[in-house]
Amino acid sequence: MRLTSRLVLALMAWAAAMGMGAQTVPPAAVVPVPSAQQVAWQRMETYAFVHFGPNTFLDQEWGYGDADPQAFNPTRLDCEQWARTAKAAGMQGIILTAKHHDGFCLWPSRYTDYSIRNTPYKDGQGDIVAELAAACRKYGLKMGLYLSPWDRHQASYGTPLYLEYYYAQLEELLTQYGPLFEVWLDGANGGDGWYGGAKEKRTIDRRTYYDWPRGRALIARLQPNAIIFSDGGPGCRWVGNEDGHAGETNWSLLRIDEVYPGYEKYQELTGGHADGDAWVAAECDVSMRPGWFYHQREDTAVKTVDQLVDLYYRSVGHNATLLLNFPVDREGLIHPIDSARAVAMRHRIQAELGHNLLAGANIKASNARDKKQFATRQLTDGNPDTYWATADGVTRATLEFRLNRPQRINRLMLQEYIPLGQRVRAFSVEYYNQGRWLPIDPGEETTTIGHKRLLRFGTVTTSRLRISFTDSRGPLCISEIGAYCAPS
Ligand code: FUL
Ligand code: CA
Repeated sequence: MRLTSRLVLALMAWAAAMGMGAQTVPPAAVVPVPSAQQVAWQRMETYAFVHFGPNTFLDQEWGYGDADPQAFNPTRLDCEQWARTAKAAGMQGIILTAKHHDGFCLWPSRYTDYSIRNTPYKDGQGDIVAELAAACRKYGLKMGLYLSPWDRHQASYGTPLYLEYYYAQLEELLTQYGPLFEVWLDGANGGDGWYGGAKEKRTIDRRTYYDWPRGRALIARLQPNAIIFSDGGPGCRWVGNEDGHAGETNWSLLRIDEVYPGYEKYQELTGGHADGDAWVAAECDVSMRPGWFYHQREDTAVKTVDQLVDLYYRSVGHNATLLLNFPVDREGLIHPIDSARAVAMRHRIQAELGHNLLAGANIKASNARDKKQFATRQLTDGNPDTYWATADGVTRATLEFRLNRPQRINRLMLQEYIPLGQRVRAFSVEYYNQGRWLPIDPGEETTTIGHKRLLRFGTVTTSRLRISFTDSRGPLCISEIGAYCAPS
C-alpha cells in the first residue's frame, strides 16, 4: 500500500516536471458528432459518378420509361477503363446509376424484365453492377449505387405494391455486389411517365410514400458501413445545387427532422444548419458536362481544367465531398476528353497543394491544452488524427507560424478534428509585412472550417502568418494547417 502511494506521488511529481499539469484528456465532444463511417467517407474527398443507360443511346436525360431495351448496346464497355480513369484522377470510389428514373436496370434484377437481360449487350448475359464491382476491387476503389426511387416504367408506381418492388431491388443491390460505401437516393420524384402504358402523371407524397424508415433500416442491416445520401441524409446530404459547390459557410449539421428527399429550401442544404441536431455533411454532385448522360453535342462543353479545379476548392475546400459525374458514352467508355480533363485537374491540385510551406515552421499558440498530446506540432504532421487543442473554456486563440525564410504564399488549408464535432464559427488570417500585420483577403467568408477549408488569395511574400480563431462552439481542435504557393 505504502509503496503504491509513493509510486503515485512520484509519478505526479514526474508529470508536473514534464509540464503535464495541463489537461491531457481530449476535449469533450461538441454534439452532434459524425460516426466513424461518416469520417471515413468525408476523408475520401473526391469520387466519381457514372450515369449510363438507355438514355445514353437515345440522347435523353430523363427517359420516359418506354425505351426499347434493344437500344442499349455498348460495344466496347469496359468498367476497368472507368476505374482506371477514376484512379488516375485521384478519386476514391465510383457510384453507378444502377437504375435511373426510366426504370431500366443495369443488373439482371429478378423482379423485372426491363433490364440488361433483354439487351444485345453480351447477349443478355451482362451485369454491369457486377462488372463495376470487380473493376473497383481490382483498382482499390470503393463502390456506391444509385437506385432511383422514381420509376417511370413500372405500372405499380404510386401504389404500395411498388414499394415491395423497390425494396426487393434494393435488397438485391445490397446483397449481391459486396460492400458499398454509399447508397444514393435521388430527390427527383413523381411526375409523368409511361407506367406500364398508362402514360400519365403520378404524384406521390415525398415525405411519406417511400416509407424511408424502412429503407434506412434495410440499408443499416445489410450494409452497415454505407452512407445514405439524400436531401436530408441521414448519412450525407445533397448540397442544394448541381453546380458543384458548397457554401463558404458550411455546417455538417442539419435539423434532420425538417428535411426529406424532395426538400425545396435548397439554400439551407448549401450551408447546413448551424444549430442542427444531426451530423449530415454535404456532397456536391456535378457533371463533367452540362448533362448527366452522354450527348455527342456536349463533347465541346466538357468542363475545363480551370473550372474543375475551381469546383474542387468550392466543394472539398468548403467542407464537402466532390462527386464528379462522367457521362459514359455509347461505346461504354469514359470519353477521352473527360478523362484527360479529370486527370489534369488532379495534377493541377497536386501542383497547387502538394508542398506545405508550414512543415517545419515554428508555431506559437496563444493557448495549448498540453505540450505533448495536443501540441502545435500536430498541426503540420500530415496526420488527420493528431491535433492541436485548446484548454476547456478557451474558444478563441491565435496561431503564429514563423518560417525560416520569406515564402510566396497564395493558398491556405485548415482542418478541424471532426470526430469531436464541428466547432469553428469564425477565423481570420494575417501576414507580417515590414513591421505590421496585414489581413489576407480570400474574397470569401472565413467562418466555418469542418473537415477541410481551402482559401485562395493573391500571392503574399512573408515569413510570418497568423491565424486567429475568433468564435467556436467549444475548445479548438485543429488537425492540420497548410500554406502553399500555387504556380501562376
Ligand atoms: C437528379 C436526377 O434527376 C438527374 O437525372 C441526375 O441523376 C442527378 C444526379 O440527380 O436529381
Ligand atoms: Ca495532424
